[in-house]
Amino acid sequence: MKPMKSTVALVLALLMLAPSSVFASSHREAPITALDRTADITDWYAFVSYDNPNNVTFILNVDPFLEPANGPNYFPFDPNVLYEMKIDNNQDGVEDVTFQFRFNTEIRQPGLFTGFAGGIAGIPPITSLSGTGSAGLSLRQTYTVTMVKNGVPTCLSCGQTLYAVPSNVGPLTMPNYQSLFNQGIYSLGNNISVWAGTADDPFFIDLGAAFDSLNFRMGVGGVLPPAEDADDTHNYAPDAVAGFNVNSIVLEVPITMLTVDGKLHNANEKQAVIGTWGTTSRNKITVRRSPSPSLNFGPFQQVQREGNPLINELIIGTGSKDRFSMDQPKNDSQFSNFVLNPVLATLFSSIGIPVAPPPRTDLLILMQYEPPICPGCSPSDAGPIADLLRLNTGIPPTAVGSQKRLGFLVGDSAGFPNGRRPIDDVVDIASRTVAGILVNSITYGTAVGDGVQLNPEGYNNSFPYIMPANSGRNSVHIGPGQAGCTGDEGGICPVN
Ligand SMILES: [Ca+2]
Ligand SMILES: [Ca+2]
Ligand SMILES: [Ca+2]
Repeated sequence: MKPMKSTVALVLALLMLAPSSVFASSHREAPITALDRTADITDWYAFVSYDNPNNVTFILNVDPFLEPANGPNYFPFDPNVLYEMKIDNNQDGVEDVTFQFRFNTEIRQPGLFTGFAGGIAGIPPITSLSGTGSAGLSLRQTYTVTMVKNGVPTCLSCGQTLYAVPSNVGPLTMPNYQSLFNQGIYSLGNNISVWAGTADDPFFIDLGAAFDSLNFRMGVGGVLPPAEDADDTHNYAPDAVAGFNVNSIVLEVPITMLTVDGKLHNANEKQAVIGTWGTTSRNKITVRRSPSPSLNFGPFQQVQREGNPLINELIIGTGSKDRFSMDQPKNDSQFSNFVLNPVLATLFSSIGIPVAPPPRTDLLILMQYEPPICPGCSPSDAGPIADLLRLNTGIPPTAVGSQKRLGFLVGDSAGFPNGRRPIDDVVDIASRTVAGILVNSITYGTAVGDGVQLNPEGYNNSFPYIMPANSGRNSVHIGPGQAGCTGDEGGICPVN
């Protein structure tokens, strides 16, 4: 039974109704944050640390498509935005542990025309975030980290100064950028680590093909041939995000700080499973003044949130995206019709991909606590319909080298939708999930994919698990038809 059984005309009309919503992980997916980029969450990751199975790492990425050459101010975090990471540990969809991040900007050389200079006019190259070697770092940001647990705030960063890592301006100004990147790693004690700054965007997608009404380069409707689908080490289409940066906040904490009883649990115990999401918020009131800077005060209003990488972009209708962004996960039952009868499945059906019929209760695995992510959850533990990225902290991490881009779908149970790692190909996983692979992996298991299988800038296998920012002077973007278009050695450039 397909209430929205489609004609081509209807599909085209739906596409026009939802022009920015079909595929991007979360880069400019909702109308309000398409206009408010510093509060725009691009991606949210949560995974058991590959090299430390007693810890969980969270990555909150904001501010999409940062062109590395875009001086003179580059990409400071927004001091007026409250960035938060939230964790539910008792299946009610309400946060129990919150980590808050606030940024401050200083202009140390107000007479300088740019935020960053070095190796010129008596200013030494920038080799340090503070002290000797930092003189050229005119625009510098510090930040604070606060944990709120059961309503009680604890300052985690007090007693030390945390510097955000600036964008990678270029080799004359920053001759050893990797060193600046590493200097941004801070220990906050108690086995907690934090990093914030501009980094390579780990997300990967053939965005141009996706937005050209699913005009993928790899076969009809983006169906991957078996040999390509099995290849996690080469790209077969250009990554539209290649060479772009993003602003990242990365936090690693012991699992025992997150669980309801402060203990480690086996995968089959419901206490092992946490629900996670990231948010951005602004003060409700802004007074614009001159010459003084604008004044922000009053309670905070949530601007955006992200749990699963696909819900707001693949599932929620454009007319509801802003409301979704500003509401709380526990209220998500108001959006359940989008989940139970996703428009994207109708689009797939129109191009010949078999899709499971609605109502799609199989997709509730992303919205409630249930097996296989929570094998210890009985139906009474499901909690409200809530878009949380659920992570079973009792499932050990898959070793680097054995991780699969298709994650949970191919037996790598430490991958999306059990949490999310940078390596997880959420475009392919989410597309196949929407088609119905969880209903029947044969009937609805078409190998839908965009041909981009990996981040061409690579992966970092230890904290902060992201790669340094691309160079403003020397990085390139890659496109279809260009030599080396897929960005990785041995990648196959599509001819059209
Ligand atoms: Ca809770
Ligand atoms: Ca990248
Ligand atoms: Ca892909």
